[in-house]
Amino acid sequence: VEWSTVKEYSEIFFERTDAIAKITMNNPRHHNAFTPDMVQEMIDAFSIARDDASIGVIILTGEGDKAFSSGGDQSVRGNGGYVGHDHIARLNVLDLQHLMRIIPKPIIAMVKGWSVGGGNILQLVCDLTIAADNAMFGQTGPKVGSFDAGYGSGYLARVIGHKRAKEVWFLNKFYTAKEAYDMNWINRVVPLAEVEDATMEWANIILQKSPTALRFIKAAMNADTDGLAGLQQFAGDATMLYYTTEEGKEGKNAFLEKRDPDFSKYPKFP
Ligand code: 1HA
Repeated sequence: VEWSTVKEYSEIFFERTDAIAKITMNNPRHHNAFTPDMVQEMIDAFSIARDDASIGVIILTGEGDKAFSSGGDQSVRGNGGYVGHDHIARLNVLDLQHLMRIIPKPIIAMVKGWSVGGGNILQLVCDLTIAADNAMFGQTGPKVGSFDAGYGSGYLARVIGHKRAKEVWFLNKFYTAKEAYDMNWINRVVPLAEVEDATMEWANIILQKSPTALRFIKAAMNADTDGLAGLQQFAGDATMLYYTTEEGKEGKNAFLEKRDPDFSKYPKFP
């Protein structure tokens, strides 16, 4: 695959090939642990991929074969959060998780090696996960003095079930890709050498599907799991479609033309 750089960053790579974007966490010396600066770069790259109408699928991965991500960089953990160049302690990965949920395009995690802590939550928040057979999954929070009680717990319980999610969080064991697959935690396990081909294969299948249908399916599942915030997103998609109709435009045009709107000709569907 020929990848071309979309934008240069210091802690991630952001590339694309045709309609597929790829964001790569790049701190392999520390198993792609993320700092607030790396998270900010990911927020920027995901936002660009979201706005670019020619991008249909986004892949999130980690540099090298040893790790997807080991979570928050414990060496920059300060008082109340992780500290970047602005010296402000933040938990800005939560903003990234939310952004990944509301981006109306499928996001695929391509996991090689460790998927641990906050890194595993990023994998979880992706819509689909394809893992290499060397992948290992787990949460360490209670061992290292942290916890993700948001998507990391409630959404994990939705995905793998409450008993298994409690096991993951209470025991802090690591699970092989095969075990994670058997727990419904991930979608597919392939040999390490084939993981990029397998991910591209799925991305290309998705690209043949209706983008609006995909958008509504993702938003509908968020509406079910994210309460009013999820419903807001689903409703926004409905508004987007309504704005493209003549009926919707009649209301705006009447206002701008200082006349009463005439909706009489629009069908009242059953
Ligand atoms: O919980 C949250 C949040 C909750 C709410 C809101 C926001 C949150 C944001 C983040 C997080 C978290 O992510 S908390 C969980 C943080 N992560 C961890 O506890 C995992 C720490 N790492 C490990 O347990 C192990 O490294 C490993 C099982 C993934 C791999 O073990 P292995 O193969 O033995 O490698 P290891 O030698 O441990 O790691 C290689 C190098 O990378 C080491 O550095 P070196 O001794 O060579 O100088 C190691 O210290 C470093 N490293 C690995 N993970 C991290 C790390 N350095 C900083 N932060 C890391 N997360």
